[in-house]
Amino acid sequence: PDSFCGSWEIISNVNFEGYMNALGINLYLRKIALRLKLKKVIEQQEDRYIIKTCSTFRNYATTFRVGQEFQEFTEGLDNRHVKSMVTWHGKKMVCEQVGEKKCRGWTHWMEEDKLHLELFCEGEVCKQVFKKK
Ligand code: RET
Repeated sequence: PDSFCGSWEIISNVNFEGYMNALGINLYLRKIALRLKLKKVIEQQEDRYIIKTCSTFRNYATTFRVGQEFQEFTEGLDNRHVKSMVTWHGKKMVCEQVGEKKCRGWTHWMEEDKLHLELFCEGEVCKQVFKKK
């Protein structure tokens, strides 16, 4: 399959506001976050993935093994503790984040040479697309 690994920069971002609102992120932080040019850096070491979301304002990183539940603290985002689990659904990498917020998670997949990301929370869906740097 096509590799997610590498550095990616955002080229579109639809309904990030709705997703952040669903997470309960305050207006001030939402306004800052909306203006950021996000980058993703994805690394794989054996069965371990490291996904970094980077910006000039704040970074967020997560490390996991596919199929192994892990505790995630969404530090600097909505600061919640969730139980996360990443699995493959065909060529899509799907994460469920179980906690206070319902239907929370994300899906990564490749289309042509672009990295697609859907972030979802309580019925809100944010769609982001990244191109390789
Ligand atoms: C930033 C800036 C501060 C406010 C918010 C942010 C959002 C981060 C997101 C990260 C998603 C990460 C994923 C990782 C996969 O492993 C940029 C930290 C709200 C939405 C999907």
